[in-house]
Amino acid sequence: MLVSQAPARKIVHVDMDAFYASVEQRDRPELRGKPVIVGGQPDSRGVVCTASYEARVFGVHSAMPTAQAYRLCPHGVFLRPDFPRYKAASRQIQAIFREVTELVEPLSLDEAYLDVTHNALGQPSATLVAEHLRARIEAETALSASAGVAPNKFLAKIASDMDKPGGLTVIPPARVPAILAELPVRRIPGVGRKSAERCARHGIRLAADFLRHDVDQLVRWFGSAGERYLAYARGIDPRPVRPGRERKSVSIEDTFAEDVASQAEAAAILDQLAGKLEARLRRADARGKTVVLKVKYADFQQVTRSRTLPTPATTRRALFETALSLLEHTQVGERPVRLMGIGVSNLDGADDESGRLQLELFA
Ligand code: TTP
Ligand code: MG
Repeated sequence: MLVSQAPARKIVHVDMDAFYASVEQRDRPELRGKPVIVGGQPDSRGVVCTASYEARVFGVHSAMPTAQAYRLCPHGVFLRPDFPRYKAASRQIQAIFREVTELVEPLSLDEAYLDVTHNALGQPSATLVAEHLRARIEAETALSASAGVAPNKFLAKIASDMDKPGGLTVIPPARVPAILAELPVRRIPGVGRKSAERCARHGIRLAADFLRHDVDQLVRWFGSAGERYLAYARGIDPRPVRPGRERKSVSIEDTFAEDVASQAEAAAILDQLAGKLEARLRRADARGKTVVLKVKYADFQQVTRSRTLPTPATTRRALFETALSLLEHTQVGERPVRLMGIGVSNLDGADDESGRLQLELFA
């Protein structure tokens, strides 16, 4: 039998340290060394976007209500986000990446995957490429980045997080089993809170716990995702770094612990989802005119309804009101519902050429 094996890849994941807060500390030297919290104001319903490492000591973290952050760290400096400055820094970083390789896949303003198997530096050591990237980012933006080096995207992302801030972590193949033996399932790509709870019900808490079950069993429990989880648990991730990947949509959804029966309850959930989607759109620097509502009934039948607006829906309110108007075209209130989601597609600046990739709206 002929066995063809793909050559080993060298993937780097770069993620900026306390990104928004670091830009603030860079531009306002009096804030350096201080707990800086970027997000909504403490007296509002806002949440924390990010906190400087000085603030994290007090337990402050992203997505925490700002009011709670204020209780934990009342002497912190609370700032509203200033996106144009974060975007400018992001553009500089992305330009540095593209000088090293064309195979750059940005995930958000502050992180990207790079396939450096072949690179413009002619450098065979991915570790030295990562060191070069960190040094150039530091020299040209005065910001600190962490990097992870591994044979695939999943492991590179785990690696970049292992020695933050300012770290460079390499996961050579020999270390993979030991790392997966200690990795909580929640850190596996695609495993959210709900999936992690489902894993826990089957006694699966760490990535390596998947290895105790065969693939058929995992597919019975988790559907097709079960196969992917098992591959990750073996340290395998064949996903290529996709440079041409234009984001087609941004969405958020939630599966409910108990089915939702009434329209009023559904509306309250949509309001929550709209708030989260607003934040997600801003972080992705994305805006689009088409709002999509997804509803999955208790019997798993799924419907989507969409509406295209004259101008992009960017605020919680616009997203909520559009989603609410779409709710009327579903049977929510008449049939129990197990999942709802809101998404925005038809994004500004989306490149039609990349339409070939056809990313699924709620992938
Ligand atoms: P992250 O890379 O998750 O966080 P970070 O860069 O602030 O800190 P570190 O990587 O060192 O742990 O996110 C990048 C930016 O995205 C962050 O600075 C602010 C924004 N963000 C939000 O607005 N809300 C969120 O819930 C998260 C996680 C990030
Ligand atoms: Mg970061």
